[in-house]
Amino acid sequence: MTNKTLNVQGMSCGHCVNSVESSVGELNGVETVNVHLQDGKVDVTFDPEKVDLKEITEVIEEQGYDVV
Ligand SMILES: [Cu+2]
Repeated sequence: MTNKTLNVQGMSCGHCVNSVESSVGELNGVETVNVHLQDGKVDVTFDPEKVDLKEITEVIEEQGYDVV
């Protein structure tokens, strides 16, 4: 398992937290995802053989947020 922390802009409320956590959490290979709203950070633990950061980033951006 690999753990990464992404900086994500645009998350402002509980709805944003749910959008990101549920969409990223649905990806095959993602074990855990935790949004830290105050810090604008998303902690993701994933299996790098099943999913990569590019896919995770794309899913977050599809929800309308910017990964910086
Ligand atoms: Cu929101």
